[in-house]
Amino acid sequence: MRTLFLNILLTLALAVSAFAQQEKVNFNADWLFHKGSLKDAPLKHDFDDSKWEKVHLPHTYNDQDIIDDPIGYYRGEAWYRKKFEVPTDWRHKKVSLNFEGVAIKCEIYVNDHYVGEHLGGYTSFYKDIEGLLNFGEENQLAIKTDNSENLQFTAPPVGGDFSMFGGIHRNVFLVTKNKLYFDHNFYGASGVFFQNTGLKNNKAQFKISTHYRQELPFDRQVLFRHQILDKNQKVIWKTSVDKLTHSGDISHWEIDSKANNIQTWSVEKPNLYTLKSQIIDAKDNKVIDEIEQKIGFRTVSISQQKGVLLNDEPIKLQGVARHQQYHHQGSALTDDQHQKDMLIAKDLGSNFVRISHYPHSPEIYKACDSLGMVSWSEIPCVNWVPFGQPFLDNSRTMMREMIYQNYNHPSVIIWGYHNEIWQAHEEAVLHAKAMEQISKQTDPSRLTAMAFQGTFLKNYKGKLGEEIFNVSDINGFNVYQGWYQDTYKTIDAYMDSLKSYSPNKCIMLSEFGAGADPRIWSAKPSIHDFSNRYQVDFLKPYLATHQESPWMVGYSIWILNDFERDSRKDAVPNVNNKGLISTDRQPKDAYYFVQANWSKKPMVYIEGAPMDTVVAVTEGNTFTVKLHVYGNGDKVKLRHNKESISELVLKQREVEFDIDLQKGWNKIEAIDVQNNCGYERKIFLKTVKSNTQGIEIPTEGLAINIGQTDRYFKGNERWLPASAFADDHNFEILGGEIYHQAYKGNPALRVREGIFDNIFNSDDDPMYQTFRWGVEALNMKLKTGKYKLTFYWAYPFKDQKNRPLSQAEIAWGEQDGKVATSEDIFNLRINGSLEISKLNIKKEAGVLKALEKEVICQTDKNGYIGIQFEAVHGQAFLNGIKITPMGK
Ligand code: GCB
Repeated sequence: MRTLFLNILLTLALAVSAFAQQEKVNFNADWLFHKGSLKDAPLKHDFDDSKWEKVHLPHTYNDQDIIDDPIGYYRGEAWYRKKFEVPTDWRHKKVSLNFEGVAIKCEIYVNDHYVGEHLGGYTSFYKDIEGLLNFGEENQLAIKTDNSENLQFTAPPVGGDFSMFGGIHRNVFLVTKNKLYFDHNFYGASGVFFQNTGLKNNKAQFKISTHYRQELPFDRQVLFRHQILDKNQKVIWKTSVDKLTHSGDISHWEIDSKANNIQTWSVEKPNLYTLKSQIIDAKDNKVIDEIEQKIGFRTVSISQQKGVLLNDEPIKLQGVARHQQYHHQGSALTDDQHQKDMLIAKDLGSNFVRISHYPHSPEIYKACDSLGMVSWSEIPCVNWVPFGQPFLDNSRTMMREMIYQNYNHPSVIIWGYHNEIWQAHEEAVLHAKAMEQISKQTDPSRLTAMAFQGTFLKNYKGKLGEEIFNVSDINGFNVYQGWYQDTYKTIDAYMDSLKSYSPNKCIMLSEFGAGADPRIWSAKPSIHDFSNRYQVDFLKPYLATHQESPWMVGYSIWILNDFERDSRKDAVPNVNNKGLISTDRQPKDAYYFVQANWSKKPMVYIEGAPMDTVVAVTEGNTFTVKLHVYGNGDKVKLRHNKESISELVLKQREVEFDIDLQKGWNKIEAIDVQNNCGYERKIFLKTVKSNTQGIEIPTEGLAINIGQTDRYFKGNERWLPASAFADDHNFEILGGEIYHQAYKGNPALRVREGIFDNIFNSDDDPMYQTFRWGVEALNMKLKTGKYKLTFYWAYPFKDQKNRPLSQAEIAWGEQDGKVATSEDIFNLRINGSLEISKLNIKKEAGVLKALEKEVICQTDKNGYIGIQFEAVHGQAFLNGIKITPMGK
């Protein structure tokens, strides 16, 4: 251990002597972690932490419990400890810890002393620790984090469809400075704020505010110097101000200035400059403090007639929202992962990112600056504005922290402060006005926005409703017509109705999205089937709506990435599946469809790429499938196994075609000759022969999703829908029907096959969520021989009211009340012989829990296998079956 400390000491010492005025050392390595509450013990130097887990930051303690089966995740206290040494020559330095984000609340202790706390998991903060350090010796840092639910009523977020991860989920740095410095304790920001105040003919007007602290024991005459450098390090503007700084000063000063011949920052050309700020000792010219920050010259404005103007040019915002979440890592992403997300968004053709629903890592803002994407950054005030002063005060602080910390990023053009506050009640209106006031006072150079829930408009009626729609510059609407309700087909009229709520302000589609499980593909998509095709069909009319209306300032798709969210009942358990890319960043079809609509880079894509194998029940060696090509050219040429087959004209960036797949590998190419780009997709056609001899089951078996009509699902098995046998005389299912669950909100429209609940003990939820209720028999004619039949079940009804009654039950008069106590028990017979007696799945496995059973059986001499589901009480059902040949 000792050598480790010496190493750290050495590294720090070297780093600091190289840059005497200020140094920032990454402090992410070598932490110890304990989940749970502990009294003061962890503060004590000799506290035994030998059993604590070794962790590296960024870290969260909810990466696993969010995605496991049981509902809920740990919300409470946890501890982090780290030992470190600091050199003796730091005795006269300012030494601070800089945290980029600790969720959601924390207390910090150094060497048994309380340093301070921070509330809010998504903004940076500094804690000064020089007064508590043992110089040249070991120091003990202890941090208590807390993501308890009971914090909620005092600070945002109170609610929301995202996981409230706990932990030190962003970087930590140890920072040393001289004791006269740009004030990092002013809302945890840089202390130097650059504001664009005007721009004409490459002449920029701007304001710079400089905040500093003087903690030397004596007054000091200094020179404050600001310089703006272009990308070649040439100084294009500078200013210097003499000041006598007094011991104990916490002060600031401002200048307004101009620069000529500048290159503006824009989406097409994100020209960045460096603002270099120094505090220089007047006596010996030594630099006391120095910081460099990226800035850009650009203006932002808005009007109903022209929409959003960037540098006086109209810009239609088109982009995506993003959550700070990655596959099985919770919210603890590396800098690389943050940056990559923005590269993906840019590659999509986005010019806009909604940084939702809280400020993200600094890497996101930096990436938007350099890639040329404008952004909307918001505080996590979601769904509720609770009554009470603490919430209002804490929101004010968060708003100021967000604004000051991101002040200099040219990419940020909108400050947001509400997402889907359900009701325009007094507290909400007051809160909105307070946030608006802070935004405009702190930063008059940017726009403001709130996002409303489209379907809750009745809650915004009346005087308070009118008030709230007149607070910010943009009224965003989160719209899910065609997902949570109604249809996407009437989106144009719906948008007009939204505008009527906001007659004086521009509006934006601040969210719209449909879920797609990367594992599901369907040629006949329907609402809530989570197929990739439905997601594309849904997005199409949204992307096209009101393109010509200036008051509709833009489109923000919900969402770039699927994100893990405890107990979310989408197709992938505990995941909100509306992403254009999966949690591990694999693009879905919709990603390419949007790219075809937005990107200027020539592209072509053939949908369904993840489905590399098509299984077809057929007598012959071919099988016809319908595919779609997306592209941003006019036409595409298609080739199949190198042979040209057709030339197609794209309409709204898409065209459908039929292709006769041949048994084995098929190479399908789509080529945009004009734009010199193409795409190649390989599909393996696996044929399952079915003829007078019966069905020839492949050696690796055949898995059938009994409760599905048209959805191909690739989970642990490649599941064929039962409808794949629709024309096949060798396969028949008798009795009952495929179960459809109607949604209470709008039963007529929101109906899909199966239930919506999460299934425990399996990730193959889409198969287990669907079933045939009341099934009586499954008859198959196969090649004669021995087979293993694997049956898949999950008892579907948590609430017996959803359980359909059979004709017999209705006739017996077993109505609601009585049925609630009934059991569904059945015998399973194969070719007449009883294989499983009195199977009670609910009792054996529990409700919504996956259960698998195997039976080995022999066909009769004609190849016949007849499976009978014989109800003993209630009804029988079946989710899936796999048939595997076992020889003669
Ligand atoms: C919304 C919310 C967002 C959700 C989304 C959804 O309106 O603003 O936080 O994740 O809907 O997927 O339901």
